[in-house]
Amino acid sequence: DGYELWLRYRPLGGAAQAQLQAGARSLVLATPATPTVDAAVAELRRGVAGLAGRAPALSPRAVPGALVLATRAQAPAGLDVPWDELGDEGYALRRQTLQGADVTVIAANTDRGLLYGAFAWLRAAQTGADMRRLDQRAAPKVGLRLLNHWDNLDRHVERGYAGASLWDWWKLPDILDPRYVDYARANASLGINGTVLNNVNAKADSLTAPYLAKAAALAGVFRPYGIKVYLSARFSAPVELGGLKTADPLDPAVRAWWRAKADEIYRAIPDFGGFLVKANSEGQPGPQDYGRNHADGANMLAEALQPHGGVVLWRAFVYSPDATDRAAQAYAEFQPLDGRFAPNVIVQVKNGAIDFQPREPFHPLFGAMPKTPLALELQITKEYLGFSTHLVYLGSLFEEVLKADTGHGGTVARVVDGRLNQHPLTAIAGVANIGTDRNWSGSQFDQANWYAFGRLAWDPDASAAQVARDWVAQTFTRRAAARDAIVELMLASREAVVDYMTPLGLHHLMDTGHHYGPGPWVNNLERADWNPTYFHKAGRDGIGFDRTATGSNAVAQYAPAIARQWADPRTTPPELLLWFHHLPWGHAMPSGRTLWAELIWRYGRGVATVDDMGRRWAALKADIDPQRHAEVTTYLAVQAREARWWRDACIAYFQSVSGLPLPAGVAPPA
Ligand code: GCW
Repeated sequence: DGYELWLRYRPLGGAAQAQLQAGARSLVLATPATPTVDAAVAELRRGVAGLAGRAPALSPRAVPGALVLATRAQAPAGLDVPWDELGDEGYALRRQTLQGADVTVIAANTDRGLLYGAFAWLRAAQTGADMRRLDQRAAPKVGLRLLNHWDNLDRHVERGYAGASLWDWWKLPDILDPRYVDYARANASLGINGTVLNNVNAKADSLTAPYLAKAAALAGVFRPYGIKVYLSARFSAPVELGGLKTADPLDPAVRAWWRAKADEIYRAIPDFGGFLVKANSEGQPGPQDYGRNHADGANMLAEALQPHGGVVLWRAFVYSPDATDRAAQAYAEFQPLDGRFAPNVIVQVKNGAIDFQPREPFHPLFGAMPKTPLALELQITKEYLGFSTHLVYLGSLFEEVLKADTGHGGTVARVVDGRLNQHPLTAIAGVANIGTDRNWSGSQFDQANWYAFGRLAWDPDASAAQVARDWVAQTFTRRAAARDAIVELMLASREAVVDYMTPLGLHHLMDTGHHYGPGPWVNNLERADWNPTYFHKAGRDGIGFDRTATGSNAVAQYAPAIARQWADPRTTPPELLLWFHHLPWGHAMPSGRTLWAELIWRYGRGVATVDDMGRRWAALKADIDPQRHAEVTTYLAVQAREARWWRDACIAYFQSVSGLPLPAGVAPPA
């Protein structure tokens, strides 16, 4: 039913099963016993029992067919491991001869590395690697790989489509739902090493002693899995909790309050990760309320956390009601502050400059703040992409952003992993799509988005296609033909949603507030920059947001080479055309169609792709267990219906504005 996620461990069958059994007869521990080593051993026993049919016993020495878990200090002589390459969290997996016995070694510098190595070894077994010739090593490229839960203390999850919050605040700290352990296992299997428990629209309550005790209880469950707890901090907490008259970051009493609060937190949670902050954004309090800037606010919190080794993740998602172009504001507020942030501050930049759309160009801050560590914030929960009902594999979206060339000497991935500007502190964050639904993510395929986030956070250069193959093999089937069919369906899904919702660089056409379904006509919201009409600017004369010099000039926030390319409609890729340009309906597209015809053609292509996804899935009936097959079938039927809803509503609306007839030959099929 999906509860086990990608950690299903069903019998491998046939030769693979025999091979695995032969290579995992026993477990040898050449490492001090710690709760993390216990977790690794428990996972290996569980996994091998499932995959090979028999759990390995612990053995005191390297017998043939042993799995040897070794950390550097206690590594047996004869191990050939590139320790220095592995760092604090990396691992090596190696089939080799040790003291005359043919064994598999899982080696790491730390117990966390061993845990990651154990999961990687199990993944190799599940994805068809040749276990007799195993030779892999890996170390994460990004330091902090974080889930951001937008979970409220009343268990409502903002933009959550998978049930209620997992965190049962009423029963914590005394009652620990066993599901917390499974949550930690799933995250550790991907290398996720931190979790922000509460919503960025934060209540100050989460910083009170009772809630800190609850957070500490969760931290206790997660610790063996290498996962640190973080909290979203409400900037005005000194007023709300401390009774101070101000939360001005330059006020000594305010600074003292935060220092004392940090000390209190670290007494409860000695390895607390730090604070995530949404300030002066969508009505949240912040330093600008006192005439201070983002750096003043972030640095004050950084000072309080610094003695304990904590970090501040300060979000750059800001926009004000009077901005002429919302996409330009984060850059305008943050770029001038480059170099002004304390060393333990990371500025967390959303993908992208508007808001987690099906497609946006990469955020112009990437590459433009060389003196500041920048984290990339991705949204795993699909607020703007059909919630958990529509099948959209986000691996493709994440990969596209990470691989985007910033024009500042490297890709977004190189900014985020710190290599472009030599930052030791690096982070990537994903807004979680996890809740109390039995299948965790609201649908079977949304699990893949959690998985893809984790794998790409560990290695931003990983291929979304390869990650999808691994996920399918671990989650649905190892049979190559069926696996590849599912992967193809997944890889087509992201472009499909762009086509049937917001093709050609259109954005934010979703209906009011909830953001589900089309609403390009909506024009009456309290803030102009929440209206879809603000974003598409369609009229008799044409469609699109002019972000060139004749418009908002937001394009000038990009590096010169990129800005030049995107300032000219002829060199702007069609995928971003209406993001940067307002063009007449008759504008000639590279396809030979007019813009109007192209728009309609793309809406139709989106529908056709979803239909095709449905056909591909139907053909897999024999390969998937009936329950999950039927469930996905139902969801795909809803998606097929709603893709038509999107297409028809948008075309009808744009036609009412353009006044043009449907072009012959590209009219959408019934
Ligand atoms: O995506 C928008 C959402 C809000 C969210 C906000 C943010 C947490 O609609 O629900 O609030 O962005 O990222 O802060």
